[in-house]
Amino acid sequence: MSLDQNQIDVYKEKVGEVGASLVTSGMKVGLGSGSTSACVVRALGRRWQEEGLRFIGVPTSEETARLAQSFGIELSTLGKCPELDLDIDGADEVTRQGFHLIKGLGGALLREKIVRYAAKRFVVVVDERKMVDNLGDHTPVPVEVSTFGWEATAKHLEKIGAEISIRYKKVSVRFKEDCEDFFITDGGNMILDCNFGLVNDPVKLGQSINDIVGVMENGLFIDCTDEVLIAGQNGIQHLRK
Ligand code: ABF
Repeated sequence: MSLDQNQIDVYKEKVGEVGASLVTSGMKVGLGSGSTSACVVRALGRRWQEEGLRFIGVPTSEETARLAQSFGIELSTLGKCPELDLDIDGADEVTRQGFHLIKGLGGALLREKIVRYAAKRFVVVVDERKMVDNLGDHTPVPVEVSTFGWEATAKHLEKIGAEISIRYKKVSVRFKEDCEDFFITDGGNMILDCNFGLVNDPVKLGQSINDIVGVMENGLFIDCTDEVLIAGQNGIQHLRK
């Protein structure tokens, strides 16, 4: 049964509250990107202002940084906090077995992956639409590439089976000629959304993608998720590995 947007928004708010409840004073916390992570940040902001919760946040995007700062949350960088207690982030797909992820439709995958691997504990917050049996179910694999020579990088990605859509500021279209309004990440790179169909061997695919020169990072997050908070018709499920 398809969910209407109001129901999805209710799910995101609920899972955001539960995600925020995992943070205790003194923690160093990775703050994810996307609309579900924004619900976590807003819930943390309310706790900051109403309960006096104090922690240090390391944002995974400029957008998340702006939102956190609007609540007065203290922010830092991995330069000052290279080891985090907890990272809370969203995802586009989560496998029911193994909690493998596709992330990056929000365009923040490189910083999200760097922050994830700086954290002792990684908790993903999603609504039930994101749960899949196999990666590639309804989402391409976002690949962050250098703008320099991206056309050559794209050809290499096609050789390993990618059907590519360039990420534009508004919509992804296939090889739109001479279009200047590419989506540019906080890191100054581009995103190529790569459709590989169902991903049967995500470890091998992730390695093949990252072996291509010009690729900065890909949106496959494999074997790196400790817990998933899922909002759905049965309330909030807190799944652990
Ligand atoms: C971010 O949130 C991205 O990695 C992912 O693409 C996105 C999911 O966004 P939303 O929560 O809005 O569906 O973590």
